[in-house]
Amino acid sequence: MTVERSFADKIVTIERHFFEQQSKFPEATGVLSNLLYDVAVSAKIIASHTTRAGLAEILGTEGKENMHGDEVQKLDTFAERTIYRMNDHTGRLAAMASEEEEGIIPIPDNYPTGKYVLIYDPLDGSSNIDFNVSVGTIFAIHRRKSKEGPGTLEDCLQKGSDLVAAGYIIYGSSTMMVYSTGQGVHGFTLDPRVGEFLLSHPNIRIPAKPKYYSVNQGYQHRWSEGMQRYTNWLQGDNDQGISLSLRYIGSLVADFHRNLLAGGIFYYPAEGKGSKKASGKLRLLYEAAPLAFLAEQAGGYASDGHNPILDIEPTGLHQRVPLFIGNRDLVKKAEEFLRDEQ
Ligand code: P6P
Repeated sequence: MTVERSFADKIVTIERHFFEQQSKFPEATGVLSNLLYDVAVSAKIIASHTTRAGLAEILGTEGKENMHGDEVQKLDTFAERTIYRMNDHTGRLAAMASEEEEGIIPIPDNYPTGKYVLIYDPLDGSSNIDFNVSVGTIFAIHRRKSKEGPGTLEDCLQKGSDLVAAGYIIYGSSTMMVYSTGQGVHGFTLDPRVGEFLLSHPNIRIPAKPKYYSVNQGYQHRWSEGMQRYTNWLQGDNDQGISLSLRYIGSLVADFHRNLLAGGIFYYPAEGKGSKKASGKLRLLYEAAPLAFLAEQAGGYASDGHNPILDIEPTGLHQRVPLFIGNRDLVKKAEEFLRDEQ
């Protein structure tokens, strides 16, 4: 049974991968590997609920309480609580920051603090969950800058190029965890029968030949002239033989994941001055920077339309940025169209 044997030769759990990556750094203490493991366990717990969200919603409409009198938790709140509870007591973190919370999340006084901060969007795209569309968790890990004691806002406001690790989990037709510690991008598929993330996509590289462009063209009338021309260029108005198909799910992790594997670009441009999306919609810390880290590790690039996402010094936890991410040449071309209109 050749196929069976070759599959058996290649079984690498995500935990084994964490520690194999760690072994390349003799000075590593294992704290980062264990932190990544905690994220992976959080993902498995969240995944076990995303596959029955519709049922939870039905239960939720019967008076908002289950048979034990507990309030039915919305899935994004459940995801938020799961990540927090998996990480608040481990002594690996100085603080956390969640896209769902206004300020930084301190480690409770009765637990030790550690040398990292965990920044996460617990369930991005959760408005899609009721329609059975893929959603995702995005995470970013920085080394704390403060010396000791409770983590600070400054520990979280660090630029993407200083990330220690980043990744996402996509809860879709299967559950995958994709991460990088700066040693390439690696994808793991959850085998629900055994509850293990198994290496399925080693060393992911964005294909040089793009297939898709992903943008919400429903907003096209609000874009700048340069963005309109850029989109026409992607559709085929060029002399380079580029003519991409539009794929837009409206769930960032799903759109990013498809372009990472198939080749393409996702963009959420700024809208006109005075618009509430004059700086785009997506958040730098929770969405753009971690995905930019992955994109660059996979040979791609991410920009706010003028500068690398990874170079942006954050000024606030919920700072929004325009985002162009994916195939390097396509992102650079977007910058060119925006430069030309200035
Ligand atoms: P729009 C989901 O709400 C989200 O935050 C991202 O996951 C997604 O890429 C974007 O917003 C979709 O926004 O304006 O196209 O619905």
